[in-house]
Amino acid sequence: MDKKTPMFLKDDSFIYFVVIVLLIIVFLIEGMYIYVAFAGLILIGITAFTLRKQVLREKELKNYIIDYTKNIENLSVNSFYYSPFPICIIGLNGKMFWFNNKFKELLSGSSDAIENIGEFVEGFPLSSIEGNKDGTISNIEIPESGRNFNVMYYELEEGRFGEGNSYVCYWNENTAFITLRNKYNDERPITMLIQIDNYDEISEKIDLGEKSAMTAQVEKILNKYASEMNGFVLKYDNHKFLMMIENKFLETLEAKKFSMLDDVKTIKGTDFSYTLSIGTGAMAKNLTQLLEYSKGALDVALGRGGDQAVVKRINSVKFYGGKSKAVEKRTKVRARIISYALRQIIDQSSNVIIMGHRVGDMDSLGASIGLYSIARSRGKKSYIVLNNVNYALKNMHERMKKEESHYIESLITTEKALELAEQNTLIVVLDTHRKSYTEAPELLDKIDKVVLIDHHRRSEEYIENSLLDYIEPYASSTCELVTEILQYMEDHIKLTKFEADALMAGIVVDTNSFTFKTGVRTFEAASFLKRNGADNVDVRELFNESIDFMKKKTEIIERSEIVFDDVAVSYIDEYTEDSNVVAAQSADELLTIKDVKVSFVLVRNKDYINISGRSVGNVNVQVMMEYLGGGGHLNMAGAQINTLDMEEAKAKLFEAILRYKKESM
Ligand SMILES: [Mn+2]
Repeated sequence: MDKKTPMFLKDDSFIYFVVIVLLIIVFLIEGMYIYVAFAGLILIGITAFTLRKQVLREKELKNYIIDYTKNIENLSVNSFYYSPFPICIIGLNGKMFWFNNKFKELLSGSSDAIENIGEFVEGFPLSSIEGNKDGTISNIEIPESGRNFNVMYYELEEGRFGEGNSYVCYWNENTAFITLRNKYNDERPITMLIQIDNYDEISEKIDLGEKSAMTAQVEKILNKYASEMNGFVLKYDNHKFLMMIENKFLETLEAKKFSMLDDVKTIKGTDFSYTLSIGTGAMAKNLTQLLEYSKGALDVALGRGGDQAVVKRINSVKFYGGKSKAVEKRTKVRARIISYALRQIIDQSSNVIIMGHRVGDMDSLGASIGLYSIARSRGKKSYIVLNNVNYALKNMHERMKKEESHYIESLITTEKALELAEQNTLIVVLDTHRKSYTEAPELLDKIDKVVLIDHHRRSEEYIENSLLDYIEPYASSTCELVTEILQYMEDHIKLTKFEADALMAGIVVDTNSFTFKTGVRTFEAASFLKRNGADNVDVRELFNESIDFMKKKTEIIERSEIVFDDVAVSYIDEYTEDSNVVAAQSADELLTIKDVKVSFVLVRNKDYINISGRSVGNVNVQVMMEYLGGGGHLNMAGAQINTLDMEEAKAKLFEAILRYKKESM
């Protein structure tokens, strides 16, 4: 029946009703009025009865619902209190209004009368609740119990408990999952590729018996570590090992800074000691990726000069050790191979675009000029990207204009380089291997034929997939590397005097006039340049400074102070075009102070403070600068601090120095 039917017609009485109405009609037709009256009375009676029945039923139903609700309410209060889940009601400030029986059990040892959730779980993230109607806070750990909970909450109306909002929190135990997850992570495999990185060099200096005795000792040390960690080590080549351990042991290794690095150095029997490079892969998606991680990490460790461990995880690369000075160990074979390969690549390219790092120096420009001459000898048009001539390049640029104006025409801006770059263009990146440091990073997005030549220790950021990379942290300068490549080019390349001077200037600036990082091959490169017309006096002139510049340098040295016994620190608080160059040179000079082993000069730039760091001997200024997000190499490194407050930058620097001192003890 449809909705409009009156209530009282909704049951059986409807049939009686219809029958009686029909009877009345029949009686009326027959003229039997006395029956009509009688039937009418019955009709009224039935209607009244039905209506009454209806009303009663509705009333009953209503009472039933009221009763039921009352029961449920009682029940819910009880079930709240005796719920198998811990439940509590807290205010936004953490004030504890109420908690149930199970929650009380959680408190166990601690007092029942806690007033604030913070007394129970330190650092309960109240702020994440604020402003939400409901939600879940994951992984709340109950102190000392080892139990873990996800807390689901919902907001109660304002003023329900005290002032402001309050929240009902259900504590849903998560311990089993967390335990399992931790166990899973603890037991994940770690691969370590370990290599005696100076094996070949030392082999040349000792006899066979001594060599195998030393290698056996390295193996013994590694075996001791492996067995302590329930892992294993396998020798897979004369001087290469694979070690596998479970992830839970890696933390200890890292905390001890891979102490096998030092243990190996104690092996006696010769004047030389072995050093290790360790590439560690951790937390990879699968075993293939794990091996890739450790291979990559080993490359980085070797690329940074060896004697160190590198740990690669998905989003991080960490360095340990690397405190000893990189020894010259490259062979000339590599320079020859690189030279040959570079010639092939140049021959197959349509043109060559060369660039150094931004804020170029004599090493980056000198090397660019050297490379330009190589490309010219192969008959290829080449360009050097240089967006502006900064103070450090002024003198060289002047001579370029005077002596070889065709170079000036080949100096191009980033914009022009992007225009000239075509599919078959070769990009040569010099004196840096970090994309963000290059003069025109945009260019690397457009062109993927890239050759890298650099002498800085490899950092985390690295131009991947280059056709050829020649990164030699043992070399003094990029100019030294380019000079060697030049020597091995098949056809004799005739350097002009300017080119030879420019290459020599790069070596001079990066070795601080043949003082730092100067190896046998540095002198060999220098003598090649000398034979090709480089002149020391003319090179020296490239470094001549204005009186103004000299005064600034003197000021910086005067302002310097000695901190932590052997660190000289000074600063320039005003920004001028030449201040970074003044700073770098002053840092060099501060090192000549007696007993000073490290020097830093802080310089205000437009929107950051730049730090130039220098060190002598085995003090690793690169590690200190890396703490601040910078880099470089052992004795020469830098960093940028995102502040203009000199005191703040100094405080950060001091922190990094202290950290280094603490960690290298
Ligand atoms: Mn350099």
